[in-house]
Amino acid sequence: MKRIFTLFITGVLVFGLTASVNAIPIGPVYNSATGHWYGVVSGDWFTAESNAIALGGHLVSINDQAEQTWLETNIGDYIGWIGLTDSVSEGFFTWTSGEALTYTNWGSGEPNDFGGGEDFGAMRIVAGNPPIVPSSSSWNDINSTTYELGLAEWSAAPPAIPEPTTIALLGIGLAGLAGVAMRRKRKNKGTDKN
Ligand SMILES: [Ca+2]
Ligand SMILES: [Ca+2]
Repeated sequence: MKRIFTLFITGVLVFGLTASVNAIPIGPVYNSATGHWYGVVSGDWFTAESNAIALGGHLVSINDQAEQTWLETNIGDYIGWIGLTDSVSEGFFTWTSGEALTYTNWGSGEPNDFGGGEDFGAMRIVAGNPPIVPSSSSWNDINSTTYELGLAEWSAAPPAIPEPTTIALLGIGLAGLAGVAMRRKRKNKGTDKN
């Protein structure tokens, strides 16, 4: 029984660490102005949106200049997806969150639907330190497989993703439990008379 318990917690430890680290390479970080969490998920545009949904959110919807500026300040240098697409109706961009398009930050000459096949929103953040003002960070419409990272937004902390410090403490705690269980087993073997 103790052996099974030891194997179980070792499995949880290994699987848990792997799953968590792969889910959000950056973040989640909290924006007190919007009350939302932001982090980077992996994949082409469709996969990144699916990964964000799986964690309870969507690719980011940038609703105003304040949110854009906060991302430029807090995410750092970045190039990848935002939750914008006009794949349903060319030229009519919508957020995957369903929120209204109330603000845009397209780069010069964008969106240009270059080659007739650019239907997915991406953002480049040139963060600098402090951020460059006026910002050279901007949006572009591009092919859905161009990038492998997406910026996601959650209205609540993604529940499946422990903070990195929590993961480390959890790992130490579980490893300690496994050690105790193994020592007890060895001790019992030496003293059990039945
Ligand atoms: Ca937003
Ligand atoms: Ca473009």
